[in-house]
Amino acid sequence: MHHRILVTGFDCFGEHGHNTSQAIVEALAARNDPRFSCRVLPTSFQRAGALIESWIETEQLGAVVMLGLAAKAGALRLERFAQNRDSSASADNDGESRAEAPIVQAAPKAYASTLPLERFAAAVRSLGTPVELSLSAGGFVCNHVYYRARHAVELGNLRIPCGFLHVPATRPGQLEPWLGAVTECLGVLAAAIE
Ligand code: PCA
Repeated sequence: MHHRILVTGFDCFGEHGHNTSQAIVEALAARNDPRFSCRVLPTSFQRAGALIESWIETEQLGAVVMLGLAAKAGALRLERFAQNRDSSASADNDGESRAEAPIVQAAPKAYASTLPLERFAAAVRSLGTPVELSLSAGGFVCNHVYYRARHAVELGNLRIPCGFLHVPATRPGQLEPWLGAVTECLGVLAAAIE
């Protein structure tokens, strides 16, 4: 039995009464696939950052795939980089906003994704689902959690695939084509780390 792939999404925040990433993670969890460990993070810099770090440090994970909502996206966004900077005017679910602050002092400016993003893109494209590579995951909680996760993987010398995918907004109950696209990526990843 191999180490599990941690798959996370986020709860609702700001004006978004529905978070596609949460709905996808809940749908994946309902499949009871032993390869995946599916969890929803609070949209909170502090709480989500601490949670992702402690899971990576204490669980023997095989990989980490984080999902978040990008309300304006029209495609699955494969995030190439996590940047060492919080920069957001909007408040998180604890009322906190962070303007132009480094996430971790004296740490790299950015980490690259260690997920096989080119293979993800090819697999999703072959489903006919829009997919794009993105250079910035923004300056809000998603980028924050992505950076904290990648930093924890580096500090622990874990050498596991770890990265972030943004999904577009959907109406409640509408999961496709994004659930199918994420399922495809997870299948590619699970096969790659077997
Ligand atoms: N999207 C936000 C935070 C939570 C989420 O789902 C973001 O892109 O930072």
